[in-house]
Amino acid sequence: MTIIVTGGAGFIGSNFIFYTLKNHPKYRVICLDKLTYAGNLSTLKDVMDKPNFKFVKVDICDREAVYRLFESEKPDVVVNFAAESHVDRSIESPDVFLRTNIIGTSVLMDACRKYGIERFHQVSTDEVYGDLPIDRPDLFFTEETPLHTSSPYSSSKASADLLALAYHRTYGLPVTISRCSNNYGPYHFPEKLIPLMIANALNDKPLPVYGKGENIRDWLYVEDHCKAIDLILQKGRVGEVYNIGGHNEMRNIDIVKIILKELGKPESLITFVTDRKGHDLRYAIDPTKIHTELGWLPETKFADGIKKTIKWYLENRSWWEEIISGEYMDYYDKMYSNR
Ligand code: NAD
Ligand code: TDX
Repeated sequence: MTIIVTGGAGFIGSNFIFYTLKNHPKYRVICLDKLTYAGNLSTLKDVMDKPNFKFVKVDICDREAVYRLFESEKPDVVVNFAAESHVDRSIESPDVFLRTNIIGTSVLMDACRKYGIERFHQVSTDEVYGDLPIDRPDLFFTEETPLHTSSPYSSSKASADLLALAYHRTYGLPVTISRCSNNYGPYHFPEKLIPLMIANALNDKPLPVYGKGENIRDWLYVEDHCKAIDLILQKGRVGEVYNIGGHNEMRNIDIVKIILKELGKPESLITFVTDRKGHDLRYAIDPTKIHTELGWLPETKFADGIKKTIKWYLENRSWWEEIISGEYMDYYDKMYSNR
């Protein structure tokens, strides 16, 4: 079994590679990644020398390079994590989101059609459903919830989902799609809420909370997401969408306070800043389908997962300090000064 993992030098893709190499030691795993600002080769250093692992630097939009790779490696399965993934960046510059998330996905699926494949799995997001009202805790996203996107990022992910379903229906490509809620855990890029707040708190910098901090996200420990994708690859039905989430809804402000408490830092570091444009209010996944069909349940409770995550950032300072010392500083100034 040869599996190509695209975007494997990023947050969830790298965790999926570690999960797969550990749980399926006979698989050959090939990581295809362009190494954008979000991709980091040092993340993969512990697996680089494994005989059944290989890294290739390729852009998923580069049709010739992708076809060459498929021709030489003959993958059985492709799991597509490669994407531009940050909502705030998509609000500043949508173009690259459309290119990578839509065109890139179609190039990969064309390669799958040309060279033959057992499965193409598209890693999608709950953001394709838009948002839910904060005062209706009885409402959840199911796989039947209409797509209704808010940001250029979520619109590009929804477009890729529609293309994947079209390739299944029109060409019979064996596609599955998963739509997961917000992940957290090791190797999360420090532009996203949880790692950004941990890094700023450790550096005694202000913690920029958008609006009033009342927006709600449904958090899942990254390893639980990886396990769900693995189950979908093993037992999921082709042509189907599976929602992934663990019923762990929390307000942003409460997450930030938990991080400060864990680190013994004062709440006076919290700074309320101008809200994100089009800011989605609440995400909440109904995971009934993946539970009843595939037996998936999350294993890590938030109280444990956030402790493990904070411990990881404390023990791996060089990983994130290197990131925030480079071009990230320009990004940070652009996004947060005068906000
Ligand atoms: P990330 O930004 O940490 O990593 C993205 C990776 O893709 C990086 O390694 C980057 O170098 C690579 N990449 C970007 N453009 C590429 C291109 N053109 N060609 C090849 N590689 C390219 O993202 P993440 O948070 O790990 O998210 C991975 C996937 O999961 C994305 O598709 C995202 O939409 C989805 N998702 C993320 C979350 C979350 O909470 N982070 C939740 C649900 C779904
Ligand atoms: O500085 C910040 N302050 C703040 O209040 C940042 C970066 C975020 N926030 C808020 C915005 C959101 O309500 O925190 C919440 C989480 O923000 P992000 O970490 O940017 O995640 P989100 O916008 O929810 O999107 C994430 O989950 C779905 C991922 O980045 C996506 O890739 C995934 O599809």
